[in-house]
Amino acid sequence: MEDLILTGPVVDSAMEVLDQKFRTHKLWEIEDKAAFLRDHKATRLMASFGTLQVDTDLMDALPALEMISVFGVGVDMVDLDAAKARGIRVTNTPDVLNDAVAEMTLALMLATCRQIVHADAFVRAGKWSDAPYPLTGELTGAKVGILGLGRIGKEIALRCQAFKMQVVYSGRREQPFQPYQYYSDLVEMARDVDWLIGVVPGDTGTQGLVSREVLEALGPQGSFVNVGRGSLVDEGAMLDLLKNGGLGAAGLDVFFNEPEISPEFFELSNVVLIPHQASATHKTRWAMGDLFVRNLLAYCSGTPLISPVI
Ligand code: NAP
Ligand code: 8YV
Repeated sequence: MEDLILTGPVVDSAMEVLDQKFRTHKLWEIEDKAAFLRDHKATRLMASFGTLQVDTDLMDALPALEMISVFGVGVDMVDLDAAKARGIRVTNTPDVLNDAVAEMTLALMLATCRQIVHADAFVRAGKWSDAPYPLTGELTGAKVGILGLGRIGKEIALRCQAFKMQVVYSGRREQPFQPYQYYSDLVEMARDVDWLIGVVPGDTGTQGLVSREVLEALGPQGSFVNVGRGSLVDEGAMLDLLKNGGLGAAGLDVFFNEPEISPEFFELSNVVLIPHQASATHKTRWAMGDLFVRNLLAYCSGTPLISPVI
């Protein structure tokens, strides 16, 4: 059996297959990692999940590494330049999670706009008989700007249309066959919309893209929803603006320093916070696990990778 190093716990259905096919090593559970890596220098295969960075140090410690299968579509935990320079192949799990992530985006929008969490607490606290719950906003008729009209962004757009919202988008380039208005300037789009959705990858090109200026343009009546990565927003500016009323509200699945997020979030009543759950359904995690395993097996059998990144 061949060695496989895992950087984090994957879904049970995938783990069962991996345990049958490989000699699996759970790196996050190993106390003396340096000694373990010294003893397993010849390992060719790695599975990446969770918060452990697959960086140059880890790649240097595993000079025989040939393939990294990422459990997730975002590959920000892997230093792709370093992998490319070493000829390491990297795969991810695109498409199978589009629906679940789009669904969670709408759930965050609804929860934020219709104040579902506060209203639930209001009923549980027995306050309903004292006074009616205050009126809230509504998604119908509002304008939503999607930053990153990719695989997931397009599914979000469809669902927003079903809610009778007007959809526009921003990205590095216009997509001529998409029916939505394109903005090359993110500040301009933020000024024009009621909702800004962040669903771009967490790479160097997107770091802080949703800047203070963008959030200020979105303004006191605007709401920001982030299902991309915490790094794409200036989190300090977002917290400031949410506190002082410069930004209306936020629905957040991803954060700058997960899972130890800034405690400042807990003081805010105009945010809905989810612990990076957008793809975390039984059905979708099974499908991600299946694709993630099939990529590893394809590499081992010398057949083409199913969803290669590099
Ligand atoms: P995708 O199909 O590659 O779409 C990414 C979009 O981002 C593209 O439309 C791209 O458009 C745009 N983009 C990329 N770099 C950009 C930049 N520097 N500036 C502006 N726009 C940029 O990816 P996807 O499958 O939809 O996934 C998107 C991301 O969602 C993932 O990378 C991951 O970080 C996140 N995600 C989160 C969860 C979760 O659980 N919260 C789950 C899945 C995915 P252009 O190329 O035209 O610029
Ligand atoms: C996963 C995600 O929860 O696919 C992604 O990019 O963010 C989520 O589906 C994440 O990859 C966990 O590693």
